[in-house]
Amino acid sequence: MSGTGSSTSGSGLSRRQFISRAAAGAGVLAAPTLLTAAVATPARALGNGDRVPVLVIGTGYGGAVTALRLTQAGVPVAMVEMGRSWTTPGSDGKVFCNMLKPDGRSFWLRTETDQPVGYFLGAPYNKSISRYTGVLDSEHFADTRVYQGRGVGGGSLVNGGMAVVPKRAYFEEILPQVDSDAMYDVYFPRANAGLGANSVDQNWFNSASCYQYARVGASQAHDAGLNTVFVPNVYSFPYMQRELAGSAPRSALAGEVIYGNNYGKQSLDKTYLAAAAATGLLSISALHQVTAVYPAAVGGGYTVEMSQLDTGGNVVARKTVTAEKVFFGAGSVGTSKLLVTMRATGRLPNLPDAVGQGWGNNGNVMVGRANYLWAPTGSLQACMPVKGIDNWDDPAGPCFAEISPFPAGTELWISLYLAITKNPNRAAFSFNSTTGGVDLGWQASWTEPSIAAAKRVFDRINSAEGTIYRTDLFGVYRTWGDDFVYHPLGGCVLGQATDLYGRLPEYPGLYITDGSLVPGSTGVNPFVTITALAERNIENVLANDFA
Ligand code: FAE
Repeated sequence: MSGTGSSTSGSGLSRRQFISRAAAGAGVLAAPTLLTAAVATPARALGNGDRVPVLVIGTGYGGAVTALRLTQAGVPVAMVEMGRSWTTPGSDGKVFCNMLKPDGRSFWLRTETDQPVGYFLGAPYNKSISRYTGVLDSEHFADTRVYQGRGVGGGSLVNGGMAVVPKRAYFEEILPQVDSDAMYDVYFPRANAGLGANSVDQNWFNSASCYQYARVGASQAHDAGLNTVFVPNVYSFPYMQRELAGSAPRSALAGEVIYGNNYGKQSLDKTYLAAAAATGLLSISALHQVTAVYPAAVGGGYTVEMSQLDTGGNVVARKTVTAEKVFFGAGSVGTSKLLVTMRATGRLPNLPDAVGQGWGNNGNVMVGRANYLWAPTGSLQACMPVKGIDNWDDPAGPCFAEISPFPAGTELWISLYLAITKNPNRAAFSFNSTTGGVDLGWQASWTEPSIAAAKRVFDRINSAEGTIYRTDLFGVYRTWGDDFVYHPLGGCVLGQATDLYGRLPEYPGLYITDGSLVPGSTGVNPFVTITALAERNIENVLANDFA
């Protein structure tokens, strides 16, 4: 890969130049496939004073799509990522640690883990770890914790891989201004192809010991008269079959997911980012955190300030780079925080009030149930969920609940679920001039509609099975895991904070490309929605703003 320093700035490239460059590299222009996938490795980091045509903040879904489509069109892209590049093994020979033996690699700059299921039998279950730039961040706000991936690949490194297209009627409800024909005919299929989504073989699923928990969860839902669906995943199911057969090293079957997967997962570093890297036009500056973006004093474009971190989280250098165009792909929280700060501190004063508004948690709430001894969920559990309980059409409380693993390595008779509900509450980000940080105004009581919708599903299952909730997993006598979120969405909603394609019109050359565009809810696990919207938006931006 080439760097994107001053020698490759390529500023002012015409559309024709892009196309001819693109044609020259035709061999690497195909959509990313598993065949093209090599791990995306960062080229040299940006240097202080560099000038680049395009800088993308963050290497999650929105950022990765943007980087691929621009580099394919011949535009050099410099990505800046606050987390590390997860390519080097630790002393145990593995890149990532697993959930049963977490070490510093698990969490972003913490001395103790902060697990979503943080209690067991009522006692705290977290462990001491060394402070390190680990892969999972749990960012604490006053009344909620937001889990996010940190590293080259963003959330794709830590998530459950569930690749779910939202229900069309609900997508049309949340984003009525977006042409849904184009989304469902073109951009959702394009996103799924780029992400490497695949489906479990249902015959294998029916007998695989590692999906006992999902079969139990589905059959209990059916007993209660509820509908279940299979959901695609980006984890390679052929690989998982080899894991179970004993012919490949275990990952999903070895308790690996929220602290990263050593094998099997087609995370963005192996799909979109690898394909972008293959163009030779991508550089990634890992362990660099963007701290400010504002119009450049001379020569046009934007000044981007960043801090280079070491793996202890210490700032080892500060750099200032100029970019003609900047794409914010730092995630719902990261992008909203940056832009709210820039507006409040007078560096992007004309940003509209809608920047920082409309944040939601996708109605997330987690819950566990205790099964009887005759309904074991299995001591070996695949960490990639493939089944959901679909009660979205219940007008009194729409709910789509993923049947989640509880990979303890021993039989616990626990059924765990992450429910996605239609919660109408929306919070705002605000700059705190006392701390210099950004607050999120979500209130604890705002999860009540989510609990009510989830209860409509799980009370029914408990009643059909004669079972009860576990009250020991999220605190002492606490049934609902409602103080954290896996699916932060919104903060800079499409068509409100931006135009209909993610442009910030007050600042030509600034764009938003991540989950902050989605208005707080998408009714299913969100990364396919984020990816497809990014595909749609960059196509329009490439056609109109790079001419
Ligand atoms: P994201 O992937 O978060 O990427 C943003 C990137 O920007 C990150 O790499 C950050 O480190 C980086 N960044 C932030 N601030 C800065 C800065 N100032 N300077 C430089 N870099 C910065 O954003 N979704 C599903 O659809 N299916 C699932 O099964 C699923 N499971 C999940 C499980 C867990 C444990 C978690 C935490 C999330 C899960 N999600 C799932 C949610 C999904 O990962 C999330 O919606 C996407 O990752 C969001 O994509 P973005 O592009 O918005």
